[in-house]
Order: sequence, then C-alpha cells, then structure tokens
Amino acid sequence: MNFTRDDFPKGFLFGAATSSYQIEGHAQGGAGPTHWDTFAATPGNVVRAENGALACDHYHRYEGDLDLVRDANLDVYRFSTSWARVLPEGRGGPNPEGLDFYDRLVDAMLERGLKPAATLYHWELPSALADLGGWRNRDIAGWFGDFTEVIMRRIGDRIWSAAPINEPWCVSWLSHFLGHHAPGLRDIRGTARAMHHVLLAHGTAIQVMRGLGMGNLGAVCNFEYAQAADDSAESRAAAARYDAYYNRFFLSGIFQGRYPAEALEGLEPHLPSGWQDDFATITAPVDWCGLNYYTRKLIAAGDWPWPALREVEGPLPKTEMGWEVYPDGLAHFLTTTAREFTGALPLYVTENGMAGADRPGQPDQPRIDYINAHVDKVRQVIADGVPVRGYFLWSLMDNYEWALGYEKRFGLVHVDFDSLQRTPKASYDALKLALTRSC
Ligand code: GCO
Repeated sequence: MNFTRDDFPKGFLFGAATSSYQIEGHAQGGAGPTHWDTFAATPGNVVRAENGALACDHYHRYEGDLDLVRDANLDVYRFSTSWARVLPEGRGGPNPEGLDFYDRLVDAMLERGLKPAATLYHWELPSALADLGGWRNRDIAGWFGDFTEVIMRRIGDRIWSAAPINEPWCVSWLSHFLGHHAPGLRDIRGTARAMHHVLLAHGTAIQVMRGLGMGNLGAVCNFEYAQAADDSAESRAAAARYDAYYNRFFLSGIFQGRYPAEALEGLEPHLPSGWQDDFATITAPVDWCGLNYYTRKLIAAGDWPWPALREVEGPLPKTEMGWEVYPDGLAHFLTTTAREFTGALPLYVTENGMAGADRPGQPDQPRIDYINAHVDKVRQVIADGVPVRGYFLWSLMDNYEWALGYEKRFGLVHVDFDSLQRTPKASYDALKLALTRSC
C-alpha cells in the first residue's frame, strides 16, 4: 500500500465489513426463512440459483474469521445481524440460538480488541413479513423497532457503533424498481413507499436505541457518482434526476427533513398519504454518517416514463462487476455530504472495495491499486477539513454477492467455496503491513 497509519490523524480507524446473509450460512442455527431464499429459488434471479444457505459458514467459523480481522491490524469489524435469525417469524418469539450467536460474536470481537460496528438490517427480510408486503407496508417501522429492541437489549451494551439499515437505496430502489434484488419487484408505487418506510424504520430504530441508552448511532447510505453522458441539457437533467433519487433522497430525508424536488417529481404521487408528518421520526439525530462508495455511472435521457434515463457504458478501467474505477467520486461525496448535509458530524467510509478475478497465489495488484487510489482521496479530503474518521473495506472475505452468486470476489481473503478454506490475498498482506502499529 502507498499509505500507513501515520498518514492519518490520530484515532483514524480502519476496518473491514461483511453482512449476515452473505457469510453466515443462513440454513443453520434456527434462522427463519427470508425473502432472499425464495428470490434465489426462483429461476432467473440469481446466477446458478445460488443462495446463502451455507455461504462462508461463518456461523461456525467466526472465531477464525475474527482472528483474520485482528491479524490484519484492523480496528473495526462492521457486521450485520439477521432479523430472521433473531426473530424467525419477523415478530413474536425470539430464537435463543440466534441471540446467543450474536452475543458470542460480539464478545469474540472484544476479546480480540476489535470495535464491533453493528448494522441491524442488511437485506434478509423474514419471509413472514415479506408476505405482509415487507417494506411497502408502513407497519414495518414498528416491526423493525421491535426487532431492534430485542437484539440490542442483548448486545447493545457492548457494541461500538450501530446503524439501522444498510443502503436504503438498495433496500428500496434496487429491489422494488429495478427488481434486481429481493423481493424482485418492478413497481414505482411500491418503490416510493419502500423508500419512505425504510427511512421511517431507520428513525424508529434510532429512537429505540437511544431509549436503551445507546450512543454512536449512525446512518449508512450508498452513492454512485452520476455524470451526464454528454453535454446536452437532456443528459444533464437526467443525471440530476439519478443523483436525486440515488444519492440525495435519503440524506435529505434524514438530515434535512425533506425530499429533493427532482425526486418528488416522479415519486410524490406514489408516496403514502401523510408522508410529510413522518419527518419528526426520520430526522431522529444521529452521531455519524457512513458512505458506501464503489463507482460512477454515465447517464443519458431515455424516451420513457420518469425517471426517463438510461446508463451508458463508460470508458474507464472496470472491475469484475463491470464498474468503472473512479476514486474522484469518493472525494466528491465526502465533501458534498459534509457541506450540504452533515456539517461537523463524523463521516466514515463504511464500504469501499472491488471484485477481482482472484485465485490464491495470483497477484492481487488491481485491488491494492484500487484501495490505494481511494484511500488517497480520503487523505486529501481530510487535509481539506472534511471530518472523515474511518475507512472500512468491503469485504473481509469473498462471499455471496447477491444476484451474482459466489462468482464475484470482493474479499481481502479468498474463500474456496468447496472446502471453505480461507487464504489471505496479497491485498490483505499489504494492508496488514500498512496498518502495523509503531508501538
Ligand atoms: C452493497 C452491499 C454489499 C455488497 C457490496 C458489493 O453495497 O451492495 O453492502 O452487500 O456485497 O456492495 O456489491
């Protein structure tokens, strides 16, 4: 790596992130069914119809996995809790094994000197709640508040930070408008409702956790730099619409108590009645904001209903996901988030990383270059006064990349999905060296 800890302010934190369904092995330990299990079982949704039933078997191998986090000299482990593992039916009686698992997991982090950064929801909705309309049903805010209370009463005393929902855009737009993730809907009314209810659930969970006396609570959103594909007024307007519903809708809701005009243009007719009255909950104060960033998109106008846009293939080098490598976008979002939304609030890069065609023993230079280029931007914006306090990699190890199955490898650690053997990649070794503590 081209950086060390000493290049960052004292107390700057480095971490790695994972999520429950992507690594744990959801068929184990009494977890209830989720909408990802049935989405994956429906032909055409997921590459080879792969699911998270076994994944990395982190459920049984978490001790070794946390050793890897510690041995990389990382400070923070960002993990998520599965709603259906804790409450198999989404509501009602908890699964004692599930609560015990997260209890052990948090203790195992603390034993290794790692700061546990919890995300309450990273996409595996209990099927029983999906049957009731899932994120389209306003009641989900209350169900989510109850889940928050059950899990945090058990582990909330020992976690370092908590965020309710990973990437509201993916929970709503990607899953209800584009249909690429569970529940695989393509419906603008469902999308608008999900976008709003995700934020209502976020605010409700923040209030529940405050009520339990917890601190260091945040929000984690994902961002894609929206660039007009050409200089035309039509493309510029299309890119502005993309930016509004992707990048600004959720920050505006949480930090400003309103939605951007360019997003309301298309979504307002579909929002639930009385949506304006929910901002008192949605704006429940948070202590930090997390940004997940991977790439940019080139956007042009499209001759069809709102948002009337299309993506155009860009010229920059791409990762295995087909995503352009564009580190300037990270600097852009850190700077504009602080300037327009969060002011002096600490910012964290809660996810950044790339999928590579990795095999053990092969050079892992593209990932090293990717990390270097993005960490460099973090360093630059800190020098400009942006309050970035940490940088976390996606991901600790190769895992279930949702609709793309096990094919796309984001890990610092290679996982052989037959033997489940873990093998650190060159990027892991380089990071470990970069983060060595001098004393
Ligand atoms: C996301 C999620 C992760 C993904 C990762 C790569 O940002 O989409 O948090 O679950 O695996 O981002 O796509």
